[in-house]
Amino acid sequence: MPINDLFEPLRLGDLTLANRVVMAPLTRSRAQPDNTPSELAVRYYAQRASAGLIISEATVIAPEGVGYPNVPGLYNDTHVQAWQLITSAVHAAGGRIFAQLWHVGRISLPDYQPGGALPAAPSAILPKGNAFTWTGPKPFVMPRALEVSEIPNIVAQYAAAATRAIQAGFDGVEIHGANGYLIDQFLRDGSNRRTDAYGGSIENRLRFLTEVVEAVVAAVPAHRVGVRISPSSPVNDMSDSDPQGLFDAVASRLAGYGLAYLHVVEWAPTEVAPPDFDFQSLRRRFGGPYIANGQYDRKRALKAREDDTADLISFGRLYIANPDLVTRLSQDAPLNTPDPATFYGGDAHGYTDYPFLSDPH
Ligand code: 8OZ
Repeated sequence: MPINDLFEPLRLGDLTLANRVVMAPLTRSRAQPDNTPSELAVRYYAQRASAGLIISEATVIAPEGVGYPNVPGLYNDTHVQAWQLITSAVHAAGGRIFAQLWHVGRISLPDYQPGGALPAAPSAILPKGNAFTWTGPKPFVMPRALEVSEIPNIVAQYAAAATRAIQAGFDGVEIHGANGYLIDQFLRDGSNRRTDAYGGSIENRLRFLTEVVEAVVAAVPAHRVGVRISPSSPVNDMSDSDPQGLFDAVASRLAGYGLAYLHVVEWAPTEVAPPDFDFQSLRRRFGGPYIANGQYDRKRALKAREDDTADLISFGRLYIANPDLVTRLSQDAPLNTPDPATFYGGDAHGYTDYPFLSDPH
């Protein structure tokens, strides 16, 4: 059996990553109310710099893209300055970091929108479920359908945020096309009933993502741009009549740009049930580096490399609790247990105080 290369360096476009372990994007809701990242985030990300690549928590491209409290943004110079401290600290510690670019679409509330406006989405379809607020769950509202004439401005906001990300010292950007947010809302027909050029056929539903990708790769070199998708995930009340056909088309479309990677949330109903979706079909069609995500542990990550079903593996919950996850995985050392009570909001507790293996104990 060949030596497993999970912990070996990897070329990603023109970047050399120290290993194939990726810190997944993780919303932690500790930014300022004006979407400026917190000072604590400098330490938090620097602690995790031994990951081959860090992907930042989802970061809004515009005030209208907000759907959760205390999330960071990249839509003004104050945000850029605050992120610069974070990216410098990660680079000083030898790490690489991409910014995840986010717009929630209908997964919002008037409470989060400028002027208390209705959230906007591809179609006026009410998602089942509740928005997250500091005062508890609050039912989603019926969004308004975007006018075609509004779409170019949102596409431009993605590109402007990508430009700001590079100004802020990020090594690249990840376009958040997953988990039922705006781009995903355009892709899947459970949330897109448009009858114009942005709805109906798969080709039409791919249009918004395609325009975003083209605007972003015009602002940032394509090999510094990744895309995240979650083809099988029902999270945020998502559904589609033909997930495999749709996301096969997404992967084929994305193959044409020379992107840094495709990041796939391989959602399955339970850890043991085989997913009702062929993720390898996406990987073959895309042809470039594939990051697999979804309840991976050490054993499954090593196996993914042995079987060559993914190029990199991203870890979410494990990265919350284990800043030195690479060391722990490579040594098969015990892992700290993440504490859900401190996932969102609060202070350094549950954020920057998870112990390293090397800490005295
Ligand atoms: C959990 C809580 C808040 C946001 C995602 C950005 O699902 C998120 C998110 C997850 O991609």
